[in-house]
Amino acid sequence: MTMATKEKCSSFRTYNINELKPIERLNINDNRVNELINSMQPVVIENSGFVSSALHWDLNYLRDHLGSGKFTVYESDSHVFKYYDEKKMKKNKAFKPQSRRCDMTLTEFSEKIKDKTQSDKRYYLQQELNDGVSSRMVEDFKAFRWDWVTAHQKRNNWGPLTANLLLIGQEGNVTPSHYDEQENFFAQLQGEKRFILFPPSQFGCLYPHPVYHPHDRQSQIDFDNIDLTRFPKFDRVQGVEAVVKPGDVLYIPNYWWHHVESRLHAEPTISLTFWYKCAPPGTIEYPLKPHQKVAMMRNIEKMIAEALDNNNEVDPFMQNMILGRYTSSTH
Ligand SMILES: O=C(O)CCC(=O)C(=O)O
Repeated sequence: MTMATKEKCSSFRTYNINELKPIERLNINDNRVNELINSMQPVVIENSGFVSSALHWDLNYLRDHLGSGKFTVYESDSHVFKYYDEKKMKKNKAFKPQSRRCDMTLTEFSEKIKDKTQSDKRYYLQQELNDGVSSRMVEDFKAFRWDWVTAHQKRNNWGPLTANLLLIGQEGNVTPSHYDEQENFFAQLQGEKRFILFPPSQFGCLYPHPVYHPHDRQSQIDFDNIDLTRFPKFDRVQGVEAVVKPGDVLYIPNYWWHHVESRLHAEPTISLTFWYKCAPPGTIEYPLKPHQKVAMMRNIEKMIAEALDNNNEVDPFMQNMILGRYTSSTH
């Protein structure tokens, strides 16, 4: 395994990953932008002007205009903020997440991330934007280039916009590798983030937690401490990477794995996601595409877990179904 981390990423974390090629970075007027989005390939789009009216959303502005209530904030003892599904925790009492939700006002959040000497804990604000924001922010929001994004939505038959998540990250925070079942235009507003993406074809190398687990859709691999004995196929994983800057928009196709990190020793990062429901399956064409196979695996796994109604039974059930029958050593 070779060190793939390049010098340009020196102020991001260093990982021992086999192959990371650059994600294409294109001007909005380049015809290849449409080609890449249509074929569900990630691309960093420059000069889109998509969220120009929000590029001034710094911590001070947000404190004045986001509202005075409490926002969704996660606290972690490390730099890692691994998403967990609270509903799935009910059936898994032994599960202890590495980060926890501790909602607070934006003033409290700003204080926490400013004074790093107070504690070793780290904080990540992850708030869905709703109509509680000030009229100035609504004006900023209305001034986004909705014509541009709606053209992509229509052309690719995506469903409706489901959410805009506002992310305010402390320097060095990491969202570990996971995939979403939605299309995403990720707009960077302040600071820099590095993305490491893996296509759905790499599913086997990423070892996601079981679907019933609170960390469903998240990789089990800890990039800071890669255990190749448990996860040997990660040794051959092939991915792509990019650093996004204010004004850049990254298209993350559904079922693409993404690891996201804020630049170390830098100002907080501020980003806004635009999640769209995927296109409904049209006429099925063979061979199936990797993301369609992942969707099938998920649905079959979910069906089995629901039918058994006991998470402890899923593993032996699956083993019984495949061991000695579908394992390659028996062919
Ligand atoms: O920016 C981050 O830390 C996470 C973003 C993410 O996972 C997403 O947009 O789907």
